[in-house]
Amino acid sequence: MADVPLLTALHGGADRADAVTVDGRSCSYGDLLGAAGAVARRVAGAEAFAVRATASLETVAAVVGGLLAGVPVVPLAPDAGPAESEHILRDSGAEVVPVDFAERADFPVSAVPPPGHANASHGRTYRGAALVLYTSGTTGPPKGVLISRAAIAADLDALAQAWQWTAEDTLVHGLPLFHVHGLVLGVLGALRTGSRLVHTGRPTPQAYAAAGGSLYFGVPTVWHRVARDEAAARALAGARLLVSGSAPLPAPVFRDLRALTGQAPVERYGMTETLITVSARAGGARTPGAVGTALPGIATRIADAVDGVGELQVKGPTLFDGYLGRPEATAASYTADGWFRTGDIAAIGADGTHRIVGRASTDLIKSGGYRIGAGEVENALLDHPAVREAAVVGAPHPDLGQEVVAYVVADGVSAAELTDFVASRLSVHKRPRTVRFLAELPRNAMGKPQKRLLPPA
Ligand code: MLC
Ligand code: AMP
Repeated sequence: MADVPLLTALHGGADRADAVTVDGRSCSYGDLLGAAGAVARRVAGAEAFAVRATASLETVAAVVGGLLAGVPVVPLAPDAGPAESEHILRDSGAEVVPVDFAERADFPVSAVPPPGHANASHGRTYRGAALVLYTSGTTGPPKGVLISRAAIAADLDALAQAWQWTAEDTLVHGLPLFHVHGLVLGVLGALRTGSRLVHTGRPTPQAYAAAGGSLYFGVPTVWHRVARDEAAARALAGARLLVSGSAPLPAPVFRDLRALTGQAPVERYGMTETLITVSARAGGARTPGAVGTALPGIATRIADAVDGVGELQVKGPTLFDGYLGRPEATAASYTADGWFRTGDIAAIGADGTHRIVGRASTDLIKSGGYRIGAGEVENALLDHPAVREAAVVGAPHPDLGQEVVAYVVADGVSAAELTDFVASRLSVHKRPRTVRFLAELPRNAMGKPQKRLLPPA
């Protein structure tokens, strides 16, 4: 069976009526396999297929169906507007497949090509990927990150070991199902370990408090909101592990959570291209501002360090298989001696504890845990007929970590109109929340825009 090595618990674990709950609807493993079988039958033989990744059982069935059929799944943000959707569908060659959870089929998995087969028509080589996750770079449109089932299996096993994550757990989160955090860890992790999954639809403090889980995942914005809702935070006191990742967890949020829940959050660090590579351990030290030590099987190093601080580079079995159709970009993301360049600036202590201190490029913004490329938002703004110039930056924000701020040279358009324009062409989380109008962008003698000379937001 194509995916037995990956979703071990789904195929062989103890079943129950509420094995998987998403946004208030529950199903058993048996139900999920039936719905996924119907998807697998529909997509079998395709090179790849896309799914509008709403927070729903349908998305879970679509992803499991793709794994059953050995066909790469391309999750789309459910609110992705025309510019973003068209780019992803054109770039991946995938078509959106609608899913009806009531449809059931036993998919003949024996007919599936072995995992690892490569498709190469239309110049695309999926390299037998399980998932193609689109993620932003500093410039240009998002790139498709090819993630293999072997990388996912290696990462989930390393995390299960680090967090003592077992079938005894109930995993709770409400994160989007089109990124590593919510989908790979938050769905496939549950189906591999056998822990019951409760996806809350939205990651609100009230929903987390009501879910009664043992293991909770959140981005720092979610934990910030939980820490500000004292009743919700206290309701998590009985949980076994609160895990934070996808962006830096501010030290005050760490301390507030510890004070209110009685336990320090576990921080872990990762990227779409590498999956999770560094984490604090269930039984180990948890320090504010630190993300723990390298996971089993992962090697890390700091390159070009000045006073111990430099670019974090990683190696190991959890790394991606390249950017879809972009061999030059893939090659550029590695050093000559084969290490992946994360672009994050970090330090590693004598005890192996990693601290992430920033990013090499200010053109990659992290807002609410979402990675947003300044160039992609600038291009969307420039598509508006009233906009002549645009420069986008991330400004510090108490709740989101960073907020997207746009500086534009434009006439006859309001800030709200430009915000809505980006929200509708790309996706809502990429919209600039603040828009400043300038007479011109600051430039150097060569005429190149100078973002560091922009006025404060
Ligand atoms: C607001 N809305 C608009 C709008 N403004 N809609 C249309 N046009 C506009 N101009 C609506 C939205 O549709 C939404 O509606 C509501 O307002 C709020 O949207 P929001 O502003 O995006 O919500 P916000 O409160 O900012 O969200 C915070 C958050 C979110 C934490 C819930 O940022 C989030 O889910 N972050 C998780 C990101 C993540 O998982 N990253 C992991 C990447 S993987 P409605 O109806 O929907 O409420 C990775 C690897 C690793 O990083 O290490 O993990
Ligand atoms: P993404 O590709 O969306 O997964 O974003 C990856 C980026 O998120 C990394 O390169 C880091 O900049 C950031 N990141 C993830 N986890 C953490 C963390 N625990 N602390 C600081 N930054 C993080």
